Amino acid sequence: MKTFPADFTWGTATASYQIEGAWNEDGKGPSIWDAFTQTPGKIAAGDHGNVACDHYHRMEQDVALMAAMGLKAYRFSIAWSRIMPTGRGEVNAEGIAFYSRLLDTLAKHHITPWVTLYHWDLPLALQLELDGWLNPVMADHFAAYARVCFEHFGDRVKHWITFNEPWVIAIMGHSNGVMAPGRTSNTEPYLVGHQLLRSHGRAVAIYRREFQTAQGGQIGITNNCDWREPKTDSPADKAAAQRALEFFIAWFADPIYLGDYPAVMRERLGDRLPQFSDEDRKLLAGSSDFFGLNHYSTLYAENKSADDMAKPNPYGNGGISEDQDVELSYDPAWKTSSMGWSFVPWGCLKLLRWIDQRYDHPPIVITENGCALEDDLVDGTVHDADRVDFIQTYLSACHDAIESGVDLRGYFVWTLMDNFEWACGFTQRFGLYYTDFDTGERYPKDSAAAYAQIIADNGVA
Ligand code: PNW
Repeated sequence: MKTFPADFTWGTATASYQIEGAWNEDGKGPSIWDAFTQTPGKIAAGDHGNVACDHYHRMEQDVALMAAMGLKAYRFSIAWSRIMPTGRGEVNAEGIAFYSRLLDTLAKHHITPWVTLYHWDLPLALQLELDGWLNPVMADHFAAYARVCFEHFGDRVKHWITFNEPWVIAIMGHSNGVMAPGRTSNTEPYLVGHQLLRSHGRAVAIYRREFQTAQGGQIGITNNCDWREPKTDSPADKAAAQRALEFFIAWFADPIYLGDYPAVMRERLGDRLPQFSDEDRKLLAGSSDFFGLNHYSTLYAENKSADDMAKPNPYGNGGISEDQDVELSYDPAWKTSSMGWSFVPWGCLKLLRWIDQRYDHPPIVITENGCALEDDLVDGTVHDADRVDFIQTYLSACHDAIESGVDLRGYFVWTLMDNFEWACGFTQRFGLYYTDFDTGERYPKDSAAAYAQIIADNGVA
């Protein structure tokens, strides 16, 4: 048995737009995802999150499912436009009431909440009126929204995450346009990334100044990163893999831990990469109490100029390839998920060590890890042996990381139940529970029992 530290955090994660539904109920304003899903051609099969898992109406039962698994923690996100229908001004009491009830229900089951303030569902009004994250004034609006959340929920929330995956917001929202607001540009991603960091810094400053002492919580940010393994031992390929990691996660982590964007980004992007003001730099320095990491897969990286690549970024998840001159590829021997993401547990181990070294041994929390599979519901259950294997082997790699000195504090499976998987709609299933999207019923998969056993044992075989 590979046993984890006694206080290790075991959880699952979700996001508001992916599970809640009730898109226009109880005073909620529309978000950019409500608009994006209404745009023909953006989402597989024309799916949308109007109902999704109907979690808004089934919250108590969903918390009971978590309690049955023995979960210690639950990561969810707040829909900004439920709290403030147009993103600023008037606060919607019914939105406050919903999350308040959720927090009380979690407390009843001794499940610790980890709350993400922003998991991509920007109030639509802020996009239409201000151009969303392109506008520097957004830092003020995000900070004001964050303050409302700290005021109303901070008595019960001791773990805050400002942003989920700035990389996805920047690249998939503003470069390849796969996610809302669906823009395509090679300059906007770097402008948006900059405003997300500034906004994070402002919210953290408010928490630390006005709330942290009295409420005694922690605040941080979650970034996503896959591992990039050099395709060969050549110095050029090693440098390419390093460059790919820096364009992926160091883009957002270096300003917080090291004071500025990575030098390789400055060199290659020139004026396309904004400068931090002295004030922003000060706010960002040390602005994360833990290193939130979402990790899913691994690819080989090879040094190749964008002109020589057959297809830039064939897997769509490397950032803007012209800026990096890195070609990504699979090992055909790797098992892959139904989204084509590779199962490579040693990539997780190497990434944890890379973060540990570059950022001087920060406390790390894996705030998402999981896989999509073609799950079949048979007699009320799903035999998802590949997902059980995925979770066990990735946790085994996590344990190896801890043994080698990495300060890994927790692990959250993505996700509690099958839900609205963004551009893939309901065609991709990541859950420990199977969701029947016609009836709304949830059914346990084998992975739910396997994860419950891991939590009970506090370890993996
Ligand atoms: C994360 N990529 O998104 C999100 O935080 C979740 O909401 C989502 O459901 C989950 O992972 C599974 O997709 C990502 O292309 C989307 O590298 C895309 C990428 C990574 C993470």
